[in-house]
Amino acid sequence: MRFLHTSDWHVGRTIRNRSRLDEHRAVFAEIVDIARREQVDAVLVTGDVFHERRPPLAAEELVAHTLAQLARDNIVSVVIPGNHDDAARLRTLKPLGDLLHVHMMTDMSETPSDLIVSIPQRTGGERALVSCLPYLHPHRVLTAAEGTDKSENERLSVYQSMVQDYLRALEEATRQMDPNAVSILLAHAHVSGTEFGGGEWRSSVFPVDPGIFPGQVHYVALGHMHQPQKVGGTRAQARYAGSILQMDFGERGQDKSVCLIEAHPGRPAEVSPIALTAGKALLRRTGSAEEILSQAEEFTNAWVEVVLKPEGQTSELIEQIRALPGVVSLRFEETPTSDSVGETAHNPKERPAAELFTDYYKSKRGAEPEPQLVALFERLYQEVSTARDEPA
Ligand SMILES: [Mn+2]
Repeated sequence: MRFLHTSDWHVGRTIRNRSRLDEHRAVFAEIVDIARREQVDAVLVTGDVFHERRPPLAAEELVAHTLAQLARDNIVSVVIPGNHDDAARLRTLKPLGDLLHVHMMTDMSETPSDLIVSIPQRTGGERALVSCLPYLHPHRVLTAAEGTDKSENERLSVYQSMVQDYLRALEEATRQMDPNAVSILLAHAHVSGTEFGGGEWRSSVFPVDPGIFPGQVHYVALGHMHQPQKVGGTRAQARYAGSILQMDFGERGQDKSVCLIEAHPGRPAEVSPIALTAGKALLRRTGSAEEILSQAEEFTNAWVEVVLKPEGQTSELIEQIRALPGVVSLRFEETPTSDSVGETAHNPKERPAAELFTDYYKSKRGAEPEPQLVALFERLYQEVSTARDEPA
């Protein structure tokens, strides 16, 4: 059987308040084309479908349209929520989705078989069992005592054993349902030792050990990390498909892709990434105003962050740079005499909120904050951020 694994769509994501819906539309057309061409049985979406808990209507429309397009071609899809998604929002599509074989696997269940989708091969007699672990928010699954009384390490290990229990239950249920089926696991998690792409929420997504993932599956499809990558230390083949666009300047220069999985009972799966090219490139360009303007042609299919050197600046040249269509950010290079601690310090939006909080605390109290306090701040911050109505 054949599958296409894609992740971290983040539909509704803007870049410095510019819409990226056209890019999403183009990259979805690309993904649907690949799914058709490769004649996959199912498309597996491992979370962060939307960037925000309450995405713009146009974002919801685009996702519905894309999944419907796959359904029209008899391609099943299986979707789990990620840390950015509101599972309740995806759940509203579940009853209609089930009719179209668009499986929204939004909720944990005491009955593990509820979280397993059986997919027949389109041509031939194989079948696949796709087990789904919807994203578990640590601050929702840990009790109040586990949230505040325990050390950070204790909280991580309570969370990890909870995830592990669910994984074991899914593995056991899969074995009971059909030990000879092609088996795939979907999860949205931060696996220890993997690389960040740059656009992820780092706070409050607890890392879990790669060893907790089951060995008796053909493939573990993972979401959360935006850099496409193979995951080391797991007993079965595991991969992050990565995001489908360069989401923020931290992801500039990264190639984006989907994964094609060919799996048959009784032998290892073959996995191959397929490049996605529809998104715009994110560029950071440093130079004098003249140098930047001379590169303007390269900016037409890109989003550009300009770092301007002091030489030859005039307000007229700066206005010309700002008016270039791809330029979404312009800042001035720091002078060497500045006592700043670097470029990220200059741009608070690119620093994790917990770091900014730690700096603020130190400036007020003259001491490092307790780790528990930082952890509490991170949880509250994410709760507030992911519940907010306005796009970032
Ligand atoms: Mn993500």
